[in-house]
Amino acid sequence: MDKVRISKTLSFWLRHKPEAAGLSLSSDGWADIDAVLAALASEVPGCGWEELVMVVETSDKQRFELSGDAARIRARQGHSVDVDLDWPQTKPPERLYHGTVARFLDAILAEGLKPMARHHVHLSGDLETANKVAARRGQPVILVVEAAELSAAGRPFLLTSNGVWLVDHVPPEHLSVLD
Ligand code: HQG
Repeated sequence: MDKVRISKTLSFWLRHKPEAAGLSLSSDGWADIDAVLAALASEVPGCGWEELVMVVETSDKQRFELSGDAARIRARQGHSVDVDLDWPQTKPPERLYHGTVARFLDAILAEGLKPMARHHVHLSGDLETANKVAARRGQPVILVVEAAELSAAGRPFLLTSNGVWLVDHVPPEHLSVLD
């Protein structure tokens, strides 16, 4: 079973294009599990309930979650479609990290970190995650975000259930490049 293919297909449908699979998302991002299973069966032959649960449970970044009654599924973050996931506003630690690459640096240092195609800027509490995120694009450049300072200045931080910190913008004065 091609777990990566299932995961990528789910990401595409649940974050970006539910209509591609005839799905509709609730305002907080949930899709009906039977509708998802029906769509998956035609997209990835042999993929049924067990395969879907395995992908949800073993996803390296815990990208998806099932509702308590397992009747619905959603992506935990990363959406471009308009959903409001209601993650709790949480006081961040002193510093958070963002992994990027050198070619974006001039723009980021001029205008700050922006959500780009997503709803939020994604930050992590540890360097290892920031490095992995950056390595998708090239040689990592790690930015240090003065999160406590930014939060004290009134900018809300949300924390997802899989440990991703979300914020709508990080102005350049709260950023520095890690040596
Ligand atoms: C950069 C994946 C120019 C930003 C990952 C990043 C993560 C700017 C890119 C999660 C900018 C956006 C999120 C500015 C930010 N000018 N470039 N002002 N502000 N950027 O993918 O943080 O596999 O939307 O540095 O692993 O890379 O999808 O964000 O390079 O966890 O679950 O613009 O997505 O997870 O890229 O990644 P993204 P990200 P999944």
